[in-house]
Amino acid sequence: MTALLAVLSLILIAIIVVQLGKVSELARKIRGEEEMQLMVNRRNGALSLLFLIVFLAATIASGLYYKNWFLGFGPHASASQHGGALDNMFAVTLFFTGIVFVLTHIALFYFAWRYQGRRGGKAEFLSHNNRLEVVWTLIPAVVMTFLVIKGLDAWNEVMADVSPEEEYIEIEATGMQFAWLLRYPGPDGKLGARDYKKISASNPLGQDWTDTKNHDDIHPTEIVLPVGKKVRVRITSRDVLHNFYLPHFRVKMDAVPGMPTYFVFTPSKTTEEYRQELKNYDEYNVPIDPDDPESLLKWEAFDYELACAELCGKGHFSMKRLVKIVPEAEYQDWLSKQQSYYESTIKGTDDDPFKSETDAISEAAPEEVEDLQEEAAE
Ligand SMILES: [Cu+2]
Repeated sequence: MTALLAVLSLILIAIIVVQLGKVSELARKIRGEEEMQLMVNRRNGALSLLFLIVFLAATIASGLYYKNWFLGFGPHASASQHGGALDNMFAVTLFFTGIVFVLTHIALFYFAWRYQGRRGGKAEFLSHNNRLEVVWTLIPAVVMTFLVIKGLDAWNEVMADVSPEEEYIEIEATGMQFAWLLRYPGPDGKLGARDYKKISASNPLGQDWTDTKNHDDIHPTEIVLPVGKKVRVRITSRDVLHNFYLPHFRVKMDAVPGMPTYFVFTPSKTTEEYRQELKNYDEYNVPIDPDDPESLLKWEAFDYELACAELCGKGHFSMKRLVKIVPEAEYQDWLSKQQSYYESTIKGTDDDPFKSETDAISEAAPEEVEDLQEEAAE
């Protein structure tokens, strides 16, 4: 039935199109070809002008409506020390491209109306104009130079690596389909060596267990960091491209198999402080989502998160990890409660290169064991 109706509608639409064509052909004959063309020009010119007004009004209205959704505004303040510089870059770029956007659209649609074909109208032939060339080359060149230099400046500042004498925490994030494997250095403050050939079911990162720096390394399921302390993240991937993305901290870096990358940032607000900011925003301004009755409660459930920002396969969405920024004391407390992966999973198993050593220490009298083994053989 639906198919029949669809076919009938298509036939009717086709008939209407054909009939309309015939009508305009007749009208053209009655009024004359040129008069008809001028009428079409006037109509299209007026429509261009109308479109320009509606389009610019809608652009400005949507900009005002979404003003609190922009980076760095309202509930979208950055929570890291370098984040403000990036938000500022975004705002400055938007300002300049916004001016160009408005001016070029005014020119495009206003000219379509202003210079429409008229009776006796004559186009001016303009082969070359030096002043015009200078204006439209120089202005974009100056603006682009300013944006590029400012961008490069921000890039160099954000991507500056830590100096060896500086105090910082180094953690590691390895992307895999579909999870982030996180590693903390443990009490020695040093991450142990890795070798991809050593990756197995019990050794997801390919840690070299003969390297004792690995023995206190922790594999937490969430990122916990102290506020106000510099963090260097080593970023790698075990299989395909992933992207280490901490949106609230303006941290985003590709995880590339075989090519280690890094990102250095300093969290500037604890999770609790960010929640309080959201609460204030909700109380004194518009709710975050006016249509959501639970919007006013949302700030309590807020958490920072780590996401994968590179579409890496069908489980891409599940790469979310919780990020908690806490005061220093709370961080130390959390750290002291973590057990190293070696202690919990590797020690004493066949994977442990120090197995015989641990056995010798734990077992009181090895001679007795030998005797027992001989007895068993008999
Ligand atoms: Cu991914």
